[in-house]
Amino acid sequence: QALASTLRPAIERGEFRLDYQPLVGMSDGRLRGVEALVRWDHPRFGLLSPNRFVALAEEDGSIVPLGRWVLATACRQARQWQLDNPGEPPLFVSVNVAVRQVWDSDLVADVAKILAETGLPPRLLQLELTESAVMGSAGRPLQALQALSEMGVGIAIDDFGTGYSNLAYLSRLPVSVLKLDGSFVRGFQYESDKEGAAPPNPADQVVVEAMIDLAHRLGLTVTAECVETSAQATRLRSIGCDTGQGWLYSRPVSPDRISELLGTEP
Ligand code: G
Ligand code: G
Ligand code: MN
Ligand code: NA
Repeated sequence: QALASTLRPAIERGEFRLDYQPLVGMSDGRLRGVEALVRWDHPRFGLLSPNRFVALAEEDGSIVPLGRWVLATACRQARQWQLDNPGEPPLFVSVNVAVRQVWDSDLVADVAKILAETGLPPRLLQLELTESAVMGSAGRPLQALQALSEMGVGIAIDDFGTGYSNLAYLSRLPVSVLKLDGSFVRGFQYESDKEGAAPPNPADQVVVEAMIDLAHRLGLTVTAECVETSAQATRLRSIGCDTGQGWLYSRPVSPDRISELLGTEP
């Protein structure tokens, strides 16, 4: 495939960049962290979303060098924000990690090296893995998760919520955060944005409420993805959701925009 064959040289040519989407404390609406999201500034096709190339990069293995570049760039940026804003609680940065990075590369060594080189404190790095990357994870993935967790790096389960029983299993892994899949939050879509309007799927709310409660009892925090309306945010807050991400707060934006937001935080 044409795109795939040009992935590796494009990394060397510096055609990738990262945007960052705010992660906001639900209780106070304040910026806590950001998720790094990769884009390909392609010389012929223009700006490409990760949906266009991440799967290709996973197939041909170029996700390993690309993922390394993403990690290093995100950590360097997060450290810079920390240095530029000394009086403020530092932002953490959350980085998506593909299954192949866990299996086909020494993720633990890469992370340790990048943290040492950038000077980013490990607690300011969070890695997002999908459920499928950690389910049934004996051996290598489990060892990697344990080593990263011992280093102080946070582990989040991305797009969580397909199988309820998985939570019991996940609780035995060194996972610190659940990122509730956007499909659950969508069930919180009110007809109008006003308080008390009936949600289209009341069962979703019961399930989400129980998941948040169970997650908390298991010592995990919960981030809701795809929060688009203030009614969703109000409801999520009332059932104890810790962190929110979505268009209500901000779309993914450039690092300069995050720097501006940091400068204007009260
Ligand atoms: O930013 P956007 O919504 O277009 O992202 C689409 C998908 O690409 C999401 O599922 C996201 O997790 C994934 N993605 C974004 N950046 C990265 C990255 O750096 N590495 C990996 N593996 N996936 C990413
Ligand atoms: O799979 P992952 O959660 O990493 O994907 C993150 C993607 O979700 C980003 O590409 C981002 O653009 C998208 N996204 C973020 N916030 C919202 C939102 O509020 N609504 C919708 N529909 N998509 C969102
Ligand atoms: Mn993600
Ligand atoms: Na997600």
